[in-house]
Amino acid sequence: MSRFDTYFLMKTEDVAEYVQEKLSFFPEDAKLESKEIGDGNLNYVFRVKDVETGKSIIVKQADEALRISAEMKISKDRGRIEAKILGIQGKYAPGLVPEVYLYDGVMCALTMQDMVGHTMMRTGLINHEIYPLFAEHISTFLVNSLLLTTDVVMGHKEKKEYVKSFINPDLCEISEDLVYSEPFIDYNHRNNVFPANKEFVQKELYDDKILHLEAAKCKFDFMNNAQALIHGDLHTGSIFINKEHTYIFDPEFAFYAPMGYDIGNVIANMFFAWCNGDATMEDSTEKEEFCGWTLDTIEEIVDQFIAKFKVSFRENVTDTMAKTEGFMEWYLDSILRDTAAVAGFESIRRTVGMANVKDITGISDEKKRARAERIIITLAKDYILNRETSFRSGADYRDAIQKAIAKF
Ligand code: SR1
Ligand code: MG
Repeated sequence: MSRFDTYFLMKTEDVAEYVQEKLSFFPEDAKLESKEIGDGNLNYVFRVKDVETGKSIIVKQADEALRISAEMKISKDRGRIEAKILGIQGKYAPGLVPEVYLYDGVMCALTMQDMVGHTMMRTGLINHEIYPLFAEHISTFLVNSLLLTTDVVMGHKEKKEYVKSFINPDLCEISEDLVYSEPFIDYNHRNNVFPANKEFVQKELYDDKILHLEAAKCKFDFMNNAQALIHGDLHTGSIFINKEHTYIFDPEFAFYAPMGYDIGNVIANMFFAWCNGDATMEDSTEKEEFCGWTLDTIEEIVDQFIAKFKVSFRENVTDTMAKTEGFMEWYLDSILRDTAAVAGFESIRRTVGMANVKDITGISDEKKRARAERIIITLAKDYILNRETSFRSGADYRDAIQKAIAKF
């Protein structure tokens, strides 16, 4: 019998004992220190460290109540989903996800590699760090983790088994509400609208019925198109990075959905970094370098995704009908359409919705923050409303961004 045989929410002082009981990662007599280091919206994240050797490990535990709001309760099964997808992504995109050591379904705790020497990407970006290899790494991750889990490549029965085991209703509901619904109709009264932009948001989001219709169409596509095994929450807080290497982690929102969801999330979050740099950097040379890099990166992500996708598709396609001439182009076109739409939804929901991003909320000058948000919302609407006809290359994104910036 062990006290970890029944679920309870661990406190910092419980976690070292937990790790020693469950794994032989540290020597038995190691002097361990634990710290809660989580800053996400959902879980508790602990680092356990051997004081003498510096060796460390991460334990992530789920509670039913969310950190962002005690009233929101969701299934603790999300750790199982996260552990399983990290295994799959580790196979298809080796070296780009952390290693999982244990998933414990009783304690709902995931024990995994500490990504030492890497910084959470959002924090790095807010400090205006440049990561020159990011576009290269993330485009490889996106193509491999997404295309290789589709029916184009996978055996259809195996893929359906995956669809089954990644049914993730509680976390999907969060995205259905927070990404695809509440930013347009604030029926749960939990949007955070920056007061200086109240009227702008009313007119551009709440009163725009054409936009609502497009959001509704995309919401039902998100819910019903089981295209690929997506990460489901690929913002810059789900990435640990340094100048040479990238880790993508935290895929607890995973399920089968349009792959544009992940790609669009990355694009939107890179633009938040541009907004922060543009509004807060004082040295004009440094600003030009950082902001220029964010835009180059958006362009490169799109173009490298397209190029790598085509190579991988030709190499890996197994479905007879998917080999038909013209199919790849049609399929890729639909992915790029979805990517643009999601870049728009993620942009809007992080600006006016319940879960915001520090890149924008950290802009202390009121006028500059209001301007940044207006640029984001204007650009996002362009992404959503023109997704069928534009946004088929990195240059299309750069042009749209420059057009939105020039308006304010
Ligand atoms: C209620 S959870 C809010 C957000 O945090 C996560 O990172 C997801 O993006 C979710 O939508
Ligand atoms: Mg997360």
